[in-house]
Amino acid sequence: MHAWPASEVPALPGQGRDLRIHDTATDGPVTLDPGPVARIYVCGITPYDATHMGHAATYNAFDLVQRVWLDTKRQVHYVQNVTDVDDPLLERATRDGVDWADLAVQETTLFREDMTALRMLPPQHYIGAVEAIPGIVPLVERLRELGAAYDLDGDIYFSVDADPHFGQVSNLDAAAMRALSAERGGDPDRPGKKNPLDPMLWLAAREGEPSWDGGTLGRGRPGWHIECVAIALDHLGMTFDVQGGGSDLAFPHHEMGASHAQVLTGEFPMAKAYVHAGMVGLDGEKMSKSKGNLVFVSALRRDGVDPAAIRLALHSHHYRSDWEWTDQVLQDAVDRLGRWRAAVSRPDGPSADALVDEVREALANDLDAPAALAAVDRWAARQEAEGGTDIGAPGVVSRTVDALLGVAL
Ligand code: 5CA
Ligand code: ZN
Repeated sequence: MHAWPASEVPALPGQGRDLRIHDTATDGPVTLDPGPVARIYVCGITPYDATHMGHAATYNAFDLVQRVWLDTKRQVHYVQNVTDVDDPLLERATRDGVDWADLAVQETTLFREDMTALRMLPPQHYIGAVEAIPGIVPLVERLRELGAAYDLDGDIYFSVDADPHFGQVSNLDAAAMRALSAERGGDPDRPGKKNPLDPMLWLAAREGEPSWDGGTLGRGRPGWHIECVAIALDHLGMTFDVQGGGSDLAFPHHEMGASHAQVLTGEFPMAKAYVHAGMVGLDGEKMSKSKGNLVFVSALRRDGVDPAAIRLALHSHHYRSDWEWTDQVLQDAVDRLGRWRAAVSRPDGPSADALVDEVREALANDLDAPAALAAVDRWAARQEAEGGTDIGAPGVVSRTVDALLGVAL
């Protein structure tokens, strides 16, 4: 699949900082030391509805990861998937009487437009589950050869007990894993499974559902976790720097994916850091397509909201916190954007040397975007109160905000 166009990232004076980020697996900060090419996999959308503020907040966090790395003069190799066949997509298509493939294309198109408007940097490889099937089948066959997969009435399951490191991404106890498995696409109560947590690798063809030739696996379609593993291993290989997504993906999705990859390759770990963004809610509940309590990026854009203000609203909460989207959050961002634009519209102002360092330091410190906003707020307030004589300082501020926060002033 094609991704979306990249906005330019201005180079900044001085030296960028190495990223320290919270890793779910070790439940602590890690200082990443990627080579000249940093490697990141971020789980993409299941395209059955438009991009809501929760999705946007999660992609915003990983956009910041890229911007911090780019500022250290590294290249970034970024891979993202699109889960363009899965139960929720098929269920929504049936409910609405539309073709599942058309629905996926339509919502993926809208997602690209939203990402472009928000100036999120695109992945170099944007890969759909359907197009990944030829790479998924041999991996499932290999897991079967290794004794790490088994058949159950034609469906094929992964044996979590095949991975000695199983459980080390999310660090949950058995009861919590079982409850989350039932909640998030697993089937712990299906009779005949070796371990209730075992996830599906290949789902045998069902009447009325799309299916593909799976070679020795028979006709069917891929499970969710093996999809991301196949795409990540194909384009990034093992031991890449960051696997990212919202906190609802830590278990089972990232836990299972890590186990698949570790059993397939005999290497550990799949990713050096598992990074998870908090959940954005509305009216006291997690914003989710299944609950329908949504604020869409595209709807705000249609209402004439400046995407730069949406971006500033996303930055106003730390990526790891759970927070609520409210009209006030957006209004505060609109006001801040106005103040910043006024401040950089003059030819001179207070020195911006310290500001570049402050924004760099804030983001390198576990992506502390609220602290970065506070630093720019301070400069803008000084500009408004007393101005300054540093010719070009407003330009430096604009470029800093553009390069590190993805906001065009
Ligand atoms: N296709 C899979 C990943 S392979 C999937 O989870 N798709 S999704 O469309 O449901 O979610 C896309 C991304 O948005 C995931 O990283 C998910 O964790 C994140 N996300 C979903 N809802 C929220 C929310 N309310 N707040 C923050 N992030 C969210
Ligand atoms: Zn994924």
